[in-house]
Amino acid sequence: MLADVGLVGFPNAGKSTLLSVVSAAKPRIDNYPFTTLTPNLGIVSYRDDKSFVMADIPGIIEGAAEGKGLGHRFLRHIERNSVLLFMIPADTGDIEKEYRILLDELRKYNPELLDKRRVMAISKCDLLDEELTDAMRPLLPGDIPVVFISAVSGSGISVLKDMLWRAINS
Ligand SMILES: Nc1nc2c(ncn2[C@@H]2O[C@H](COP(=O)(O)OP(=O)(O)OP(=O)(O)O)[C@@H](O)[C@H]2O)c(=O)[nH]1
Ligand SMILES: [Mg+2]
Repeated sequence: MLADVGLVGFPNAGKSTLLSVVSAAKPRIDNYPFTTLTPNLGIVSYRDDKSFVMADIPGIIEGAAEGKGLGHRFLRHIERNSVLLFMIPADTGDIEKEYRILLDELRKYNPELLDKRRVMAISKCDLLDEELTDAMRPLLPGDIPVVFISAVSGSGISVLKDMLWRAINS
């Protein structure tokens, strides 16, 4: 196993940034795709004396299962996590569609990946005002617990940790 929680998302979704705010890890962060080329691990403290391990995995794109991007090299890291945290940025036009693309790539690579427990974080929610976030809620996928987070403002991070802890221990 690589980690308790593996971060799954398109490049630039904010995966490394999340790892850097919930752990002591110092992954490279930048505003271009494929900044992360190998997984980074961090230990996330939870409540008083608990912790879990989070893995920041390189971004995947449509076609990854056929080798696009750095396809297989990245997808194989996803197998080695017990819970998958899907990260989709709040300014993504169609969140449901992006989620389906990610699920499809996982399924094409190894259908057993879909048996893993999943949580979704809508990242960069500081980019939206409250009205927009509320308008988005009914459009979110119904088959996965979802939380809005911002690594910049810290919003939603403690709720996310609760959700991950529950998923790891269920
Ligand atoms: N506004 C805002 N920007 C963010 C947030 N989180 C990350 N970013 C920005 O988004 C860009 C990409 O962040 P990364 O953490 O490098 O993204 P990544 O998912 O690790 O990208 P890859 O390694 O390429 O897969 C950077 O410019 C970050 O500063 C957030 O919560 N709010
Ligand atoms: Mg990264």
